[in-house]
Amino acid sequence: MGRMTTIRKLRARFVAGLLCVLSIASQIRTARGAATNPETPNVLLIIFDDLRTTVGAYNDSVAWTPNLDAFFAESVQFNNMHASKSECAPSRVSMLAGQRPDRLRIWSFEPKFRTYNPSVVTLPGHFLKAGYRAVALGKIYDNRSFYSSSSDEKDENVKIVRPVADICTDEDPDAECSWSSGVSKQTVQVNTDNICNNNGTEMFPGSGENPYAQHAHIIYNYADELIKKDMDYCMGSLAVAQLQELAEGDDPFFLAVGIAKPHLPWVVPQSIANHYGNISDAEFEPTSYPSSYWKSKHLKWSHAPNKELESYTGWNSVSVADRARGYYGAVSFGDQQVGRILTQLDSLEAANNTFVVFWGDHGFHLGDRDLWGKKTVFEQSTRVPFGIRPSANWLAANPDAATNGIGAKVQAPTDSVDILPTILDLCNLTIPAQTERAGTSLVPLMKDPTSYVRSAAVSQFEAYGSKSRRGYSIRSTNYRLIVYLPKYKVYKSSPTSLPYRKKTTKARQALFYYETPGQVELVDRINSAAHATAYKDLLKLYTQNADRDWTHLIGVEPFDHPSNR
Ligand SMILES: *[C@@H]1O[C@H](CO)[C@@H](O)[C@H](O)[C@H]1NC(C)=O
Ligand SMILES: *[C@@H]1O[C@H](CO)[C@@H](O)[C@H](O)[C@H]1NC(C)=O
Ligand SMILES: *[C@@H]1O[C@H](CO)[C@@H](O)[C@H](O)[C@H]1NC(C)=O
Ligand SMILES: *[C@@H]1O[C@H](CO)[C@@H](O)[C@H](O)[C@H]1NC(C)=O
Ligand SMILES: *[C@@H]1O[C@H](CO)[C@@H](O)[C@H](O)[C@H]1NC(C)=O
Ligand SMILES: *[C@@H]1O[C@H](CO)[C@@H](O)[C@H](O)[C@H]1NC(C)=O
Ligand SMILES: [Ca+2]
Repeated sequence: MGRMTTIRKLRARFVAGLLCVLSIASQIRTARGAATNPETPNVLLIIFDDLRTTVGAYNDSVAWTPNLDAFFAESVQFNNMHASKSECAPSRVSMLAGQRPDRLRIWSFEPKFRTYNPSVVTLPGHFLKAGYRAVALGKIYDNRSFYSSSSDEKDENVKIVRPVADICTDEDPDAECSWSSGVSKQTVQVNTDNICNNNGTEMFPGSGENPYAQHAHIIYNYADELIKKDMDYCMGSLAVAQLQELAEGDDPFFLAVGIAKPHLPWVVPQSIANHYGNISDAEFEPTSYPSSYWKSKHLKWSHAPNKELESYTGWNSVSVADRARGYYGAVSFGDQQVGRILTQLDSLEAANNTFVVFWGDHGFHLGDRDLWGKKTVFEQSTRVPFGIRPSANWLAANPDAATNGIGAKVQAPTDSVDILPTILDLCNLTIPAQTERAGTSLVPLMKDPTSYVRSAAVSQFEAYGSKSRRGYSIRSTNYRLIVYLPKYKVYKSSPTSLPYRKKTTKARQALFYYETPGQVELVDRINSAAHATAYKDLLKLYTQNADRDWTHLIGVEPFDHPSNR
C-alpha cells in the first residue's frame, strides 16, 4: 500500500462531516496556509446539466443570467466548445477522464465506467494524488455510470443516502477513485437528515411525490418562500458551507458542484417565472424554416431527442414559448446559485488562489427544427458554455493572459476532453502522456485567444433508428462535417484495443457552414463547389483520425483559419 493510498484513507470523510459544518452558525475565517499557497492553487468546478448557451454572455438577449455574465467577464470565455456526446453519462465521464467515449467504452449508461477503465486517473483523481481534497457536491458523474456500493441495499421503505459516484472507500483502498468526500444529488433529493435545514421535507420536483419518479410534470412554478425545497438551492447552500470548510482546511482543494438545472423538469420559482412572463412569446418561439428544409435527410439521421421531453406529463399542453420559458427560468435559477457560491468564494482569502471553471455537460434543442432535447450531433446539442476564471495569483504571474485573455471570447474549436489537461496545466500538475488523454491544454488560448491548439472538436451520437449507425461530428472554426458510419461490427473484446474499426468514409455525410457559433444548420453543403475545399480537408482530418481516438487533431491549425485561406 503506497503513501498516497494511506493519505487517501485518512482523507476519506463522508456526508456526516459536511453536515456538522452546516450546523455551525458562523465561523471565524482564518488563513491556514494550504488553500492560499500559490504553489497549490485550488479549483472550483461548477457543472450545469443540459445547458446550451442560454447565457447573456453568449449574446442570448433574453437570458437573465447576471451571475454567469459577471463570471464570464472575469474569465476566458470559450465560444466554440463541444461535448463528446450529448448525453449526461458519456459526456461527463469523457470530460472527467479526458478521453473519448469510444476509448472509454462509455456510450450510455452501460457498461459501467470502471469496468473497462479500472486504472484511469480522472481529473479529480490527479488532484487526490497531489495531496488535495477532492469533493463532489451533486451530480458530477452521472451515477448510472457506476455501481451502487454493496451496502446500498434497495429498500422501498427506507430513504437511502446514495453514495457519491467514484468516491474513494476504505473497502478497496488501492482502487482508482475520484473523490475524498461528497454529497450525491440523490441524497439531496430524498433530503435524508434534513440536509439543508428545511425540516426534512422532500425537494422539488415532487414534494409529496416520489422524487425518483423522474417523469413528473414538465414545469413546476412555486412560491419564492418555498425556495429551500429546491434541490439546487440546497446544493448552493452545501457548496457555500463546503467552501468555507475547505478554505480553512489543511489541504488545497478541488471542489466540484453539480447544479441539476436546467435539466427537465423545469423547476422555477415564481419571481423568475414572472420575469420571463413579461417577455413576449415571439422571443421564445423557434424560428420557422422553409418547407423544403424538412425534406432534408440529415434531419432524419439525428437521434429523436423529443422522446425525453414527451415522457414528462403535460408536455403537450404547454405552448412552445412556455416550454422555452421553463428552460430559461431553470437556467436563471441555476444562475442565482452560481451567484451565491461565487459570493462566498470571493469573501474568502483562498479566492485569489482558486481557479473557477464553468461547464455545461451538453446542449439542448429548444424547438429548432422541431427538436426538443439533446442526443444529436448538431450545434445546439454539442455546443456548451465554458469559461475559466483564473486565480489572481496565476494572472499576476501571467500578464499576457490578464491583458489578452480576460473577457476574450475564444472562437477556436475546443473540446471537452481538453479540460483535464488544461486544469492540470494551470495547477502545475503533470499532464498525462498523449496516449493517456485525448485532449490538449487550452492554456495557450488563455494567453493568446486568437491562437489555435486543435483544428476541430469531435462529438458523436448514434443515428436515429439505428443504434449501430454511429455518427461523428468534426467541428472546426466555421464548419461541421457529420459522418455516419455505414455500420460497424461487434467491438473487439480486449480492453486495450480500440473498440471500432475505420470503415468506409463514403457513409452518409453532411457538411455545415457557420458564420458564427450557435447558428442552426439549415443548408447541407456537402455537394457545394464553394465548400469543396473545406469538405476535402475535413474528410482528410476524419479519415486520418478515425482509428486513433482522434489524437492527431491536436496541435493543427484549422484549415479554415483565416490565415490558411
Ligand atoms: C511547478 O512545479 C515545479 C516542479 O514541481 C516547481 O519547481 C515550480 O516551482 C512549480 N511552479 C509553481 C508556480 O508553483
Ligand atoms: C457577442 O456579440 C458581440 C458583438 O457583436 C461580439 O463581439 C461577441 O464576440 C459576441 N459574443 C459571443 C459569445 O458570441
Ligand atoms: C442512482 O440514483 C438513482 C435514483 O435517481 C437510484 O435509483 C440508483 O440506485 C442510483 N445508482 C447508484 C449507482 O447510486
Ligand atoms: C420546521 O418545523 C418547525 C416545527 O413545525 C417550524 O416551527 C419551523 O418554522 C419549520 N422550519 C422551516 C424552515 O420550515
Ligand atoms: C412585468 O411588467 C409589469 C408591467 O410593466 C411590471 O409592473 C412588473 O414589475 C413586471 N414584472 C417583472 C417580474 O418584471
Ligand atoms: C487578492 O489579489 C488582489 C489582486 O492581486 C489583491 O489586491 C488582494 O489584496 C488580494 N487579496 C488577498 C486577500 O490576498
Ligand atoms: Ca445532461
